Amino acid sequence: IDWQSVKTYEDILYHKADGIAKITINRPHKRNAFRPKTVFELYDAFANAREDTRIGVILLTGAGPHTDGKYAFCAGGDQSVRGHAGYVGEDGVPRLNVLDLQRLMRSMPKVIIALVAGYAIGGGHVLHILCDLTIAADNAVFGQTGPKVGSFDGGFGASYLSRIVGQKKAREIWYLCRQYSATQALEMGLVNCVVPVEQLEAEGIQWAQEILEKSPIAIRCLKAAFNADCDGQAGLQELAGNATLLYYMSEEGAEGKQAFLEKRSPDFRQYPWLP
Ligand code: 2NE
Repeated sequence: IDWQSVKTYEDILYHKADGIAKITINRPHKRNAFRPKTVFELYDAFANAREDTRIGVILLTGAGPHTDGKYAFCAGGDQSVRGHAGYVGEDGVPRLNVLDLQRLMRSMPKVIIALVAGYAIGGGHVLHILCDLTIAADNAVFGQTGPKVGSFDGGFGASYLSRIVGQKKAREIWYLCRQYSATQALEMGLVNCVVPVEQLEAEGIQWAQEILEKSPIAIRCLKAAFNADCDGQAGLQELAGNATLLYYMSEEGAEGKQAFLEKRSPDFRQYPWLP
């Protein structure tokens, strides 16, 4: 695949090729932990992928291995810039802007696949949870650390995790802060498959290509439907937004707009009241 760099950032890499976007967190010296700038850049890249009608699948991964030979997907919030009320950027403002990124990833109508080599820990673990699918390398390590380092994610990080692995396992993961291997993650349904680390990207591309052969509207409605099951009114908004989109694409929906523009009464009588 011929990856083309889309834009130059400081903390991430952003590539596209053949309908696939690849976003790489690029702070291997910090096990790809994110600071506010990293999150702003991730948000910018995901927003770009969302708006690009050629892109159907986004691969999210971490740069590596680091010079010490170790891999990381993401080790969560950068604790060295954690201030009194969040993670502090160059402007001195404390933020938890990763929550904005989580909502974008959750709601964007395209498939996001996490490619996890090495550590997916803390807020980095939550990022893989938020991805539609996760492909793990055989060296992947999963876990939450919040209660150990004075933090927690009680949003998707707790509630959606429990939908994935069940309440007992989710409570174990958060209360004990253990680390889990790729095999254990597969057993608990936390990842979709495990492959040798050198095969990780190729596997991600293969899954993406299979998805890209499918109907974009079917996939976007399914993602919204899976979300709606968990996400309350925000989930219903997403699902219903797809109904509006499809209605706009119909003759019946277009008749209303056309009549308004032509300053006449709409003629909906030609359309059936289907059973
Ligand atoms: C990831 C893990 C288990 C890796 O361990 P190891 O032994 O392989 O590496 P090491 O030596 O700990 O880390 C290598 C370098 O990366 C930095 C380290 O400080 C170290 O730097 P140097 O000493 O070489 O200069 N590093 C790693 N993770 C970092 C981090 N998160 N922030 C800043 N620097 C980091 C091990 O490194 C680990 O346990 N990391 C911490 C994981 C963690 O607790 N993350 C934060 C959870 S809270 C969170 O993410 C969060 C939230 O709960 C709610 C909202 C938003 C965020």
